[in-house]
Amino acid sequence: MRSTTIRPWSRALLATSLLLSLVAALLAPAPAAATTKTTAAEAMDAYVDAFWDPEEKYFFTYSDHRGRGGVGPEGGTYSDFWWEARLWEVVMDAWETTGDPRYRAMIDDVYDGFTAHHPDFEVDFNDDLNWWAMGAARAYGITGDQRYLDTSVELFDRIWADWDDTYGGGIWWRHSVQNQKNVATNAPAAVTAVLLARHTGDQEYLGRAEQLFDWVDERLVEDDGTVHDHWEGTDTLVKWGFSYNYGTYVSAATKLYEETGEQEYLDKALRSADWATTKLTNGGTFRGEGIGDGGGFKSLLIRALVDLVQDHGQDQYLQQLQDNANQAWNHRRTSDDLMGHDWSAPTSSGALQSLAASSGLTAVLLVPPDGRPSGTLAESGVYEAENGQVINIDSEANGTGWTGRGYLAGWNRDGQQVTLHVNVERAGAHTLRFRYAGDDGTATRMVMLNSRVVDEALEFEGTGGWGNYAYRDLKVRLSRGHNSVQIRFDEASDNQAYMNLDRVEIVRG
Ligand code: 7K2
Repeated sequence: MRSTTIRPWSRALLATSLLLSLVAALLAPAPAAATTKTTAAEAMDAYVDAFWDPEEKYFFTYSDHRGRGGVGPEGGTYSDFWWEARLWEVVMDAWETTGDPRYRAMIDDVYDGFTAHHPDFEVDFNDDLNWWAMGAARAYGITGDQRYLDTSVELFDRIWADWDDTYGGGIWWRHSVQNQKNVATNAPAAVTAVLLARHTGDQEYLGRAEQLFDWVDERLVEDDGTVHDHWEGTDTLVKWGFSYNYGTYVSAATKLYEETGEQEYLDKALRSADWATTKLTNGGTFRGEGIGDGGGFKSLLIRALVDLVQDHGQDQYLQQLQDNANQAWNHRRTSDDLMGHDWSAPTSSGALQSLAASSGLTAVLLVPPDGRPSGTLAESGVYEAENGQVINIDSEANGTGWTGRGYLAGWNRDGQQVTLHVNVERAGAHTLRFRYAGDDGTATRMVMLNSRVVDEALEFEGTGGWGNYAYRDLKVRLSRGHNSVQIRFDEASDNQAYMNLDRVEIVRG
């Protein structure tokens, strides 16, 4: 019989090799992260544990279940009108992804809970009504329950009555105060109308979908795919850039392509999908758009992109979607597995909002899992200043030479700052390369890394004109995974010369 005793020399060898592999593991770049089918089920369970009230059949607004005097039922204890419609679709996503019968039952529960509080869908906002019309059309497709189709038709017809010729067409954002027509009302309404055409067979809905889409396309979308936010006042175009406007416009175009087979719709969908996937990102991760309503915007872009990949073979978006789902999930907080509104940064402690926490969940539920091992996920290394967490600094896009959506301009007062969340694969020496334009003088700004000052007055030499961009390099040591880079004006240490910040690049070494 062979002895199983480990001889002293082999024990030493084993110890050495264990030590070596330990060292190797510590030095090796962390493998990229992965979501799996199991992740999707876990993420949904965690969300339901934190936010769902099975007695009231309603989602709480906050994970601590305290209302804070908000607009939803019972002093904001329960989610706002349009948030609940979006969370209803998350339940449908969960049912379709996991096949867990609990979520099939919850589709009906969310509707029952909501209509107990809002029996007549009383609300002045047509966008809010449409989120329910859109959800109900989808719920009918899933369940075949006639009440959902009836509700969808009724709500769509209600908002359609608020179409008129002001600004060349479109449905008003609000019913009683007619002062704005936006993408948020009209593009999702086009999606609803396509679904209604499918479910009722009434082609009048398809005509309305085309009218809605054409109006958004002509009045709010530029030839390069830029989607603006709304028209207001006598004749003012408001050019905010939100991920949900891209998502709902892309979804409307995609649905119309499916219905009509006209290539032009697909071309338009891809043009704006390309725009959003390159310009609404930081290092490739979709930018945080704050909490409140903005916390829910990204889920509509994810929905639109996933449909392009899965239903139309547009695989060019797949990797980025997977990276985003992974980034969001990696940055969940492990205490309760909830994800925050900014997927680039670790989820904060404290109460989270139901809508904000649902957007990362949507990504984890909808994006096909990539099966890679879990760990830290590095980004592209390019961070557009205007896509960071900006406090009190204006974005501009004048002249030429800038990249992304523009640059940050006009900052020389206390309280003005931008924070960029940066994820790197390896700890150690990196260079922050600030791309900026100056005029003649030398401007200084404070740079902080992970909440510590690394240079209280970094000098940005004049570049001889606002259209001339140059780089200023700063060597730092980054931690593996997440780092926050903050550039701010501090009146105690900085001079008041102006400097326009275009972007920050992160280079190893
Ligand atoms: O101005 C609109 C829209 O065009 C814009 O994109 C967003 C930015 O703000 C409003 S829509 C958000 C509304 C959702 N319905 C309920 C309203 O209280 C809320 O303003 O956030």
